[in-house]
Amino acid sequence: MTAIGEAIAHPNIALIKYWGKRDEDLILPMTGSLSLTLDVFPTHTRVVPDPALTSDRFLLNGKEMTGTPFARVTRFLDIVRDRAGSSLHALVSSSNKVPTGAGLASSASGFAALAGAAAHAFDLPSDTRSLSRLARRGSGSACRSVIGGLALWHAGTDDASSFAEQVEGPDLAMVIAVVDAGQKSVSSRTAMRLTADTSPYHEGWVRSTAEDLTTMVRALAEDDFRTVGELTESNALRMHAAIQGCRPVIRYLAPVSVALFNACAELREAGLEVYGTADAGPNVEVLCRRADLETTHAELARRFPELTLIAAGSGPGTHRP
Ligand code: 2P0
Repeated sequence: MTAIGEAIAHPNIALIKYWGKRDEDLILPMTGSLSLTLDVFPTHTRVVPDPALTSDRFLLNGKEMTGTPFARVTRFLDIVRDRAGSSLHALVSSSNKVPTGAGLASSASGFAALAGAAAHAFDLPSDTRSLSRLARRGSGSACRSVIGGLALWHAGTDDASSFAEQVEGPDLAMVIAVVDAGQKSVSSRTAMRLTADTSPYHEGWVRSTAEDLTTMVRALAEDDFRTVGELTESNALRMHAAIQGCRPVIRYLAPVSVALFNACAELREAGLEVYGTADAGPNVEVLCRRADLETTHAELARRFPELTLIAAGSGPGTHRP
């Protein structure tokens, strides 16, 4: 049985990062990770199975997609068809307000919304755990965008045990400093593989991230914002250190990114508790308490008048419109 499926999902930013796979096909990570789903930049996706189609189609913001974006969507739908026992192709239409490929987690909201819409369209189980596992097959970080608020992705040991679930913690927020909204030079997927294959710091990264995750979960449960912030900033910089050990070299952080980390340190000195993090690109997200979001935004705007700054709070998990 099929129907028209629709879902909305938001991006997430990891406080403890996912960087490395132990199974590329199932997308099982080397370590667990933990993120905040945001309340900005939703992706809205519609999946319409159609017996008249001889292949899938993927429209992103009204534009017909080909190449890698199309291949990733159709490969994902193959998994859905296989589970549903269906051979129907589908029209996928997505509107995505995240600058695609700019290190603002467009694949996370994208595959979380696609998983929700496709599960609905092909009548697959749509409980949170099943959707998180399914979204993971499209893009690892997408399994966390299925969850609202703070999402802990259990690394797991197989397809059934690798999924995200919600954890409690302080009311957090972020200011996203858009250093560059263009397409990043090396995709996360390629760079993750290169880090595991060539960076001498990869092993240290995996070991220390597993420890950071345990400490982070405890700090969140204890409402210990300072430890949450310190771990967030340190874990991000350790990920970038591991990446910078790659050959050929990959370096995502730009001079302005570093200046933003410096500004976080200065603001902390001045009594405002803010901490930086950055994904696979030069943008920096500044973590703060929800109550400090307006002040943090204003302080950053004063120091970086040339940057686009987006204030974001905790957002919902994948849901129907
Ligand atoms: C994260 N990132 O934890 C880390 C930090 C980027 C830096 O998850 O290959 O697009 O599709 O599983 O999910 C980006 O990786 O990679 C990512 P795939 P994905 O958010």
